[in-house]
Amino acid sequence: MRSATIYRYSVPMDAGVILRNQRLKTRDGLLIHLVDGALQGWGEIAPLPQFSLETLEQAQAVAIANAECWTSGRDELDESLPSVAFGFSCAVAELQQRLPQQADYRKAPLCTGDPDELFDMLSALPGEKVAKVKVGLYEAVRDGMVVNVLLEAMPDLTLRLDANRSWTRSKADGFAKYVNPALRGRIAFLEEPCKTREESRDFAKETGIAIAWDESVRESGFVVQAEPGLAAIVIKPTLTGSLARCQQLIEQAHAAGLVAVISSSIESSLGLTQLARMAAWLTPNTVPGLDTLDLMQAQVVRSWPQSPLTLLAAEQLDVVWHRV
Ligand code: OSB
Ligand code: MG
Repeated sequence: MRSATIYRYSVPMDAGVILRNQRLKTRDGLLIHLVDGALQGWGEIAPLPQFSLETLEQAQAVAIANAECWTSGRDELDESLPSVAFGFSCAVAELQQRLPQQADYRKAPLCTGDPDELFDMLSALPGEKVAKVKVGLYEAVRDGMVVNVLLEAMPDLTLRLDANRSWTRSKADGFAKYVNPALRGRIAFLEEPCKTREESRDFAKETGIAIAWDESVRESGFVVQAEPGLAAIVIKPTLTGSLARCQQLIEQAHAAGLVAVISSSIESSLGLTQLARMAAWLTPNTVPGLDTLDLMQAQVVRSWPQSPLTLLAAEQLDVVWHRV
């Protein structure tokens, strides 16, 4: 006998969380809980405003339709909305015990550019020192100086940078000019430096700074392939789709000699711990990009190890749909 419950959560965010020029005051999403006899599984469906093409209302309608279908004993699901496909496929995979428990809780800490702060953060972490810096928000030249200072100050540091397509070629060159060529090899990659893929490719070739595709991976017609200067693809499952689709992209990346980085779309602690499990399973040699829990003021249903944030239990959430 199958039963299912869909919950809705709303968690206040820290004051400073801006997504593409819009402040995110609360993170809102759905949790799906599937039960089949003694087996059960959870999944998170949380379209990210400014990034997901679907709204939470649209996701909820499809999630309910899927839950009705699944509880009636039918397994074919509507996977047309990436957030729903991801959440549902995780819940089914948990229930079928196909999502291994072991998790990779390493994070590439998001760094604001203050070397002292980063040094303290990284000293507390075991193993590989890799941090992520958002660039392209202020002057490109200033970004270049910050990156250069960080790499110079910490010889065992590797950086991931993310420009979110904010630069023209000349701005991107302004950035690169301030990064000592001898240090550029310790930039694991710079995500989407330029407004177009063509410009980003040329930038990589001419500066020797490796790039990664993030937004591009979700554009129609994108094909995973090795390219000169391309080091990695970033996979944000909530924006991409089902576990099977993510697995396929990861396999294609590895076959092409590219790194695949599983990354957060600011899911709650429940979704983030599942991403950490996906990372341990599917990208065991790569630190995932999951340092977003601290942007939120609470955790939901499952906790991230050692997080001091309060945990909301399922009983404290609104039930939007239930069938026994
Ligand atoms: O710009 O890559 C982004 C999170 C939500 C939306 C967009 C982005 C992100 C992250 C996640 O940067 C953290 C990471 O990738 O390390
Ligand atoms: Mg990015």
